[in-house]
Amino acid sequence: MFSSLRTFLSKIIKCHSEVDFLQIDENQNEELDDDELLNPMFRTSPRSSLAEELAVKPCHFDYLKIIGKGSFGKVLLARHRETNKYYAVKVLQKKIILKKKEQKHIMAERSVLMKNIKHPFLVGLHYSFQTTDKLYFVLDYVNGGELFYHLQRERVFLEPRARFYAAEIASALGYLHSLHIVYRDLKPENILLDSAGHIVLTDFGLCKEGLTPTGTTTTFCGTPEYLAPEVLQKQAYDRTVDWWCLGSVLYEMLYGLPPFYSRNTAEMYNNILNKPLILKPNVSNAGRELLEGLLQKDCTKRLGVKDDFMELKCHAFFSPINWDDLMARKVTPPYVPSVTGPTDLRHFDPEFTHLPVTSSLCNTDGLMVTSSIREAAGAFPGFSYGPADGFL
Ligand code: ISQ
Repeated sequence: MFSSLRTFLSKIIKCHSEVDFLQIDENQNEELDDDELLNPMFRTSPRSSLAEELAVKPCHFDYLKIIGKGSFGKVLLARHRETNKYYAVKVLQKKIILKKKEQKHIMAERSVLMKNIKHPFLVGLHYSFQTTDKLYFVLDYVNGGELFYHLQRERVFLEPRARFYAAEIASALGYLHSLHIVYRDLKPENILLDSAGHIVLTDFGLCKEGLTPTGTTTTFCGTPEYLAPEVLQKQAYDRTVDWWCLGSVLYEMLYGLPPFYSRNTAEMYNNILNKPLILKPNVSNAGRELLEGLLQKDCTKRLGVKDDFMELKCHAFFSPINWDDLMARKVTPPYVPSVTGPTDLRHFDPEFTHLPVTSSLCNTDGLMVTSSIREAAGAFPGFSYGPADGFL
């Protein structure tokens, strides 16, 4: 009995002491490992209180606006009450995730975001936590708007601008590949600009990691626009799907529509699978050659299949790019989004920002029914816990 209670307590403490979840913000770096938490020398208060003190909770933030909405939940602009820092908080409903059998994806999102991923063009995760019915991801807040919001306004981008964005996206994808992560579902709404005009890729929910021993994976979901032929056909795929998606983004930036586009989805599927790529000559030879390499239907012949990102880096289209400067964010962005400050939401869809942020009082006692904790922890292990909430 004693031993199982001990195990239970240590599990709770372990759960709450996962430094990743509690204090990954650079300014709040009080790292305590399990030994320290269990050692009375390090304890100034009972274990559970220490864990509770350290834990980040939904009510530590003021939720100001809805800035995005999807089938699983929403993204809110939030301000940390103590630091006044702004974050994008992604709130996912467990019920819906479980119903849609997307739990694996969300776990992938969490573990992908937790893999100590740090890259200048990938959204950063500061904290994650859960309540009885929701999962929270506290992310960098970026308000330069979706890349494709700007593309729609301008119809196409000139080559140097398209090159800059394609290079930043490619470097982020190359970095994920180096960690054995396939992004898989690069799509327009996941490509944002920060206020300086640099790329930020968001939404790792559909990223795939932990590939099979053959290095492939077979799950299918997502919207069809940029889906590679092998994904559409539910065949095994690997990191080369990301180079197809990059080709699709680059094509759309240069030609104004996705490759193989049709308003009729079935026809677009068919085009992706069977229609040859025809490139009009209003793009440079190097640009068209790169697109042909990336939009190669046979993934075993696609650019990047051998040497991944290195093959793209060396391509003539990218010869004006100094990759070291690019990675150091030293290349001046070709366009700076006009924003006056963090609360300037002009680049977000008013469809979202005009919605009311529903809220109710935050329960600060942090107590939940044990069976709820167990039940929910079983489904979403590894997320630190906050109080049950009746809001958002
Ligand atoms: C960060 N800032 C603005 C919007 C976002 C959407 C999804 C994920 C992160 C975000």
